[in-house]
Amino acid sequence: MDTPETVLQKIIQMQESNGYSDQQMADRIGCSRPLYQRTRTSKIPMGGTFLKGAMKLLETPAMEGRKSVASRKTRETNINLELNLDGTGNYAINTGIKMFDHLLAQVVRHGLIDIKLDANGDDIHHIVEDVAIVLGRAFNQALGEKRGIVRMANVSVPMDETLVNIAVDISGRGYAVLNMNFSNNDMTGFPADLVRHFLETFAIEARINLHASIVYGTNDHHKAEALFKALGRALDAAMKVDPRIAGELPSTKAFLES
Ligand SMILES: [Mn+2]
Repeated sequence: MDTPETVLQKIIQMQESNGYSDQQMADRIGCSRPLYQRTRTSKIPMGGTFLKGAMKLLETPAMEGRKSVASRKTRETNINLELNLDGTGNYAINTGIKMFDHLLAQVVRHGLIDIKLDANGDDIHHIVEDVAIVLGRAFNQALGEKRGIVRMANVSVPMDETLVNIAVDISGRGYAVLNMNFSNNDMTGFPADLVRHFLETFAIEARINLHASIVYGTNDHHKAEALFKALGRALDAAMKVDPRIAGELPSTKAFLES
């Protein structure tokens, strides 16, 4: 029978070798993040709930799904998110902005991600930007150490008269190059520049390299929708685990920022 000290050592080892965040470990153990952190750093003795959860976790070392839970509350917005990168495209999205819900649903459906998202706030710009922050961070967190992933992908998605291209590299470095012209003609009040702002913020927070271009097109709704579909498709392809390199880091440096 392990002593609480040994259990803690094994838990810390599990966190390090999988690249899990404190929040991810807390979720797995079934306690709060502050409690996890204080226990991990031995600021408080290990409680019964922690010990029980930790021992259960150590007994089932099988690879779990790539999931993440996130909440963010500021004076401007309040966001709650549950994310499963290995989903089937199920979603419950409510940001209070119909067009934004519609666009996010494209990423989820075409990226085969499961999402529960509730967001509200004082202003459309704040909601879109903060959802991008929370979603980006949750994406990066759920990917963990990124072992075995394909890492790079590019897709081309048409929608009627519009064509868009997206290339992504899940590199651990956030960078966006966005080449997109909108005409401000058809987004039912959704500012076209928030499409650009969302993609840029998401790329930086998710620590991915994202290049997105509207190759041509006329209708802004088509352009935006094609971009979000392409983002879903590109992320799905890039985060896919290739069994030939399962467990390995897809980098000649044998290291990726997480
Ligand atoms: Mn902003």
